[in-house]
Parts: sequence; C-alpha cells; structure tokens
Amino acid sequence: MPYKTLIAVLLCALIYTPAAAQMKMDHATMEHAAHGEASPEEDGPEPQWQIHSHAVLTLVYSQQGGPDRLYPKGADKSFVSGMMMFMAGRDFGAQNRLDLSLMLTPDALMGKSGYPLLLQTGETADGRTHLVNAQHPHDLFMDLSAKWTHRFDDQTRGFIKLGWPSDAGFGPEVFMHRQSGEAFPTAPISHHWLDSTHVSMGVIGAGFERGPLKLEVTQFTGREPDENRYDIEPARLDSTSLRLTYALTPDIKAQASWADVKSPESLEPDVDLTKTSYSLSSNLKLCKDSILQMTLAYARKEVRGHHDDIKPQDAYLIENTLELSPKWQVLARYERVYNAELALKPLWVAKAELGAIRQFDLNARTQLGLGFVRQFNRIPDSLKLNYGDDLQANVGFMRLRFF
Ligand SMILES: [Cu+2]
Repeated sequence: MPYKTLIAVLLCALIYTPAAAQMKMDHATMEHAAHGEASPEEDGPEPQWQIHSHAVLTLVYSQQGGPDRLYPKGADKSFVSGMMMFMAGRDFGAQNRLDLSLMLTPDALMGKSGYPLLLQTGETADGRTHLVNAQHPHDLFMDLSAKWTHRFDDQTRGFIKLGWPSDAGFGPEVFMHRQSGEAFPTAPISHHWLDSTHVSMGVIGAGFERGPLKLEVTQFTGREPDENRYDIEPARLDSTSLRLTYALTPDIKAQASWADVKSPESLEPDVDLTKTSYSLSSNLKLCKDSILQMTLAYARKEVRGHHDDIKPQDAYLIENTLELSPKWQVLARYERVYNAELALKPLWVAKAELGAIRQFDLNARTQLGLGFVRQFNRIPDSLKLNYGDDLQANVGFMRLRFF
C-alpha cells in the first residue's frame, strides 16, 4: 500500500535528519572551543534546548517451530522492528526543567498480526480473535510526552508528566529500552505481565524522588491500543498505577509496582485486571571491558469481572545481556508464564533463548550488529497433541543503530 511506503520513507528521513543536525551542533561547539570562546551554557543567562536522538532498526528473519497452523500468518517471517527516539530538554532557571519526548516505531509495517512468536499472546489483529503465537506490532506513535521537573534541593525532586500515548508507570522498564533486553530480536513472552502498559493512550503521572527512592502515581488509559496501529486513540484515564523504585547502589535498582487496569482487552471489555510486579535490574562490571546487564522480574495478573474463578497468572523472567567486548554481546533469557490464552485452560509454559551478536562500528554514529538467537520452548503434555514436539526456533537478525 502506498501509505506504508510513504511512512517508511518518512521514518528513514527522520533518522538521518536529527543525526545530521546533531553533528552540525557538535561541530559548532567544537569550533567555539577551538577559538577559546565560552560555550552558550557557560554564558549563563540564555538556557539552551538540549536535543538528543537515536534510532535502532532491526531486520529480522524468524523461523518458529511447531506446525504452521499455530500461526496467524505462517511460522516463518522477515520483518523490520525498531524505534526512533527524539528528546528535547531545557532548564527554566536553576530549579525547573521541561523534557519532551517523541518515539516512533516502524512495527506497523509488519501487518496487523505482527510476527510469529511461539507461546506469545496479547491483543488482537482483526478485532475478533486473540493473537496467539504472535507478537502484535506496536503503534507508530509509541510515546509523545512532556515532563516538568522541579528540584527542591540536591536530594529531592518532584515531577508531573503528560503523555498521549506514553508509559503507564508499571513494571520494569519496557524490554526495548532496558539494557538487559534491548538487544533481543523478539519480545519476551512475559510482555503482557510485566511491561505491556508502555503504550497507554493517555497518561497523567506525578512522581517524587528523594535520594535513591522514587515514588510514582499514574492515572492512565487501561485499554490496550487497538489493531489500527497508525492512530492515536481516545484517552479514558480510567486506570491507576503506583510504582516504587529504590536504587540499592548506583548500578542495582529494585522496583515494586501495582496497577488497577480497567478493561485492557477490547475482546473482553468487562474484564479488569489487578497487576503487581517486582524486579531487580543490575549493571555489573565483570572484568576489563565486560558488563553484565541483568533483569530478574516477577509479575502477577489477577482477573476481575466475569472470570472470578480464574487463578492468578504469574510470570517469571531472568534476562541477561553480557557485553563481552565492544565487538561481542551474548544474550540469555529464560521465562516461565502461566498463560490463560494458549488453550482453554490456563497452563505453565516456558521459553529459553540463547544468542550472540557481533558488532561493527561503521562510523562514529552508526553501528551494525549481526546476530543469531536460538529459542527453546517448553509446553505441558496436554498441548503437545496440537503443537508437536519440535518447538525450537531460530532467529537471525541484522541491526543498525544510529546515535
Ligand atoms: Cu509492547
């Protein structure tokens, strides 16, 4: 369709424009320095906008296991995933700051049923049936938000945030942003437990930070984005979340959150969810150049409404990205979820992933990564009749990062 081509071209243009603008800015700053002039920030009275942008585009070829009938559009698929982020921030006096953020993704070009991913569930492609064994595409607009921060003193800050859409302030940071998860070519199967509220169509949040402690309260739209991935949907602001984050050390963060989510699924409008999550994320320097990024997380979904008899559904995640050197990354992830959408009765399933990425610096602002991930899926015997025994998947990918 022509509008898809148009969007693809626009996204590519957007990636290159801010990068070029930033280069110009850096060049000007360098010239200032060379001539011994003070930079604008040191001059004082006129605060400047600080602009930052980055983009990731990944071309993925995924070959999922099991019989073809399990998937909405076949078990094998090539697709492009990724995101472009633009951030602008500016100080207003010594105590106030405004941060604006825009995030776009090319996911919608995959088509409404997203990409095949064994044991993944959540949202819908046609407005009639649940997506099963597939990851839904994300909306073109993933984040469009503004945040105002007020500094009371060196230790204490408060902020308010408006987003449409934006993150609803529940769970660990979403997989495509957190350091342990961003390098994986496919989504975690715990996504709809831990971090699926990252695209909420309408968010009003407030937060308070003191030293290592941060408390956030968010009122947001509980309904997940619909299958039209190019629009911005009505804001209902009918759901609430609370999140407490504590930095145990500068490199280890603990998180606990709770959310009351009104009618998340359009196919079951009278079902509400109560969600809780706990996570620990760390950034551990091992030896020389190597760093281990790790997230441990647990989340529980409790269904309210017409399905009071359903047991709470739990999910566990251990996610690791090991930066062996600037050239090599090693990926390892294990998840176990109690899923009610794969079969008539809820059941425990698990996925383990192991992979590696070789990184090449193409120039100072572009990095190429070539990677491969092998996925191993475990299902109970009751599912084997339908799913078969061969439940391993291969995912090859080429990633471009623009800084
Ligand atoms: Cu998502």
